[in-house]
Amino acid sequence: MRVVSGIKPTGNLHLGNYLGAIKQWVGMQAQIEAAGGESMYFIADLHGLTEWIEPRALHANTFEIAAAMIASGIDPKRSILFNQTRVPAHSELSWLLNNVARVGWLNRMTQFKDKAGKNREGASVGLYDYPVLMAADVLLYSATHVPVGEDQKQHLELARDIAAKFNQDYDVELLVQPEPLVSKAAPRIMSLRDATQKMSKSNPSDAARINLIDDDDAIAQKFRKAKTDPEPLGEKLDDLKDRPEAKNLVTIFAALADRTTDDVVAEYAGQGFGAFKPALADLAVAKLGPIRDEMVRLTADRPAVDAILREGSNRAATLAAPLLRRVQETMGLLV
Ligand code: AQP
Repeated sequence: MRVVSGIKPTGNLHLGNYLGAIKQWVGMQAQIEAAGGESMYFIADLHGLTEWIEPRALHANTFEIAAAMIASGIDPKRSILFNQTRVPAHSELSWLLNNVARVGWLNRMTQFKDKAGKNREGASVGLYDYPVLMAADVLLYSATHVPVGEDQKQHLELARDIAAKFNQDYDVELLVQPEPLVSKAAPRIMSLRDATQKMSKSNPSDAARINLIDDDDAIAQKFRKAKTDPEPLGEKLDDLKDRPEAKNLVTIFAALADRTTDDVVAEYAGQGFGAFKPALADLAVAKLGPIRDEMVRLTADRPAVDAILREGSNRAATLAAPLLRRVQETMGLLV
């Protein structure tokens, strides 16, 4: 079992990244270790370039995200933690796979359509090619499982298609088709201001997300101001199917508390958000406060974080080299 996943350093990590990705990664570490497998988590700084970002912000975010991952429980002794740029094999394999992926496949990617919006001609080639780099990220290590949020499932499907086409075109069994692992507890955390949109780093409204770096007051205030409706919670989760804001807050509560959504709805049945929101804020402060405090401590110790990333990058580069060499040989590049 080899588990590989990454996060773009495009801004502050938020509750969606934590519940949809990092919390699941942390929970799996011991199990993967016990199975003799490997967990590899990286900061996808090359993916961070696909939309304009100030170099200083990219640099600072990379450290902040590494700190957030460690503070959340990613243990550099159990998992390989690294940043993508320091392992050039990601870019090298990505170029090779560009010649396997089809334009028609990339044209179907909904994330490109969402991010490029109406200005497709003005989007970067990198944004369009993002899924091929993501395929390289996981195929490079023969990942068996890739924990992703629901929004990334289509990209992983593409990685599987690229692997299958490569193997078929060259008549080899070289690239492993990875399985997606979608968090059951929190497949998709939505914006606190508009539950039709996912919580994301790039939303211009800071009130739409809980950042892992937010202080206790900010967390409480954002939940207090989160958009909801005047109705009380019903008896079952099903009663919330047409109330996306209410459903989102219940999902967050359940994921933070490691409880089922049905259990949470049952506890608060008949109560309005005047009671539910403060309980949610208290829970979030209790769970996220210690992570934030540790994150602040680590962010101030850049040399220590840098040493962890360097060490992880060296280990990742060692694991990547044989597969890249075999792909190059298979394609006729190393003769
Ligand atoms: N709202 C979310 N709910 C559940 N999971 C989420 N993830 C992101 N947002 C949510 C998961 O977090 C991991 C890392 O994501 P990413 O940073 O690489 O890219 P993203 O999905 O594009 O995240 P953002 O926050 O929306 O960034 P921007 O705004 O820059 O595009 C992934 O596993 C993702 O599914």
